[in-house]
Amino acid sequence: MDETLLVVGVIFVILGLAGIYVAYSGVSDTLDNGLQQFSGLLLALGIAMIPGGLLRGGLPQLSGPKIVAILATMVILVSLVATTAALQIGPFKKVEEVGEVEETPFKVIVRIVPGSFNPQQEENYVPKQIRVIIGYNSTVIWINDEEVDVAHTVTDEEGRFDSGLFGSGQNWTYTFAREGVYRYFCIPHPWMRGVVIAEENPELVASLRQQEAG
Ligand SMILES: [Cu+2]
Repeated sequence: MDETLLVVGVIFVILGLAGIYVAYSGVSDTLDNGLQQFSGLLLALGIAMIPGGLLRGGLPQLSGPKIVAILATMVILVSLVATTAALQIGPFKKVEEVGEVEETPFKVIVRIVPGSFNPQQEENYVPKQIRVIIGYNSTVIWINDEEVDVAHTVTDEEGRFDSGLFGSGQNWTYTFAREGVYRYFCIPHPWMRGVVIAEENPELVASLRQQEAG
């Protein structure tokens, strides 16, 4: 038995599982894709290394304490998965389906001003904070106004939306359908921060509908 190979294999498997776990916890779509691939690779490497380590030089003869350690690790892993599944957290988190949302008659524009990629620059998402009324002007368009070729994202801190990277001259549109305070940031430049406060105002929306009808 080659213990080094075995230990490295086990570490890779644990790191790979942890990475996949985090990726599926829905931190952010942009991060997830890279993390999933990397973790999958680690996991595959680890799985490939373990039998090599175990079986080198004939069948392994495991001592009592090692068997106990392996069993304990398996019990911990299984109970971790079972607990998160029962509590519906982590990868088992229930995703709130918002579904298709119609764009609103009025739209709000947030500009990602030139130089936003620079951490020394104070202004990035302009305006930094906006208030929108659901169904009235809750369609928000983020425009990447960078003069050099820099991609940004608009990523909710709680994982409710994520634009993915969009480059200079491109824009991204999202319609808010639920009340709430949405704090967002840019994945490549996490000092870029903005807030959308989405509010209900049924009277305003009703009067708008009336104007449209009349
Ligand atoms: Cu950015």
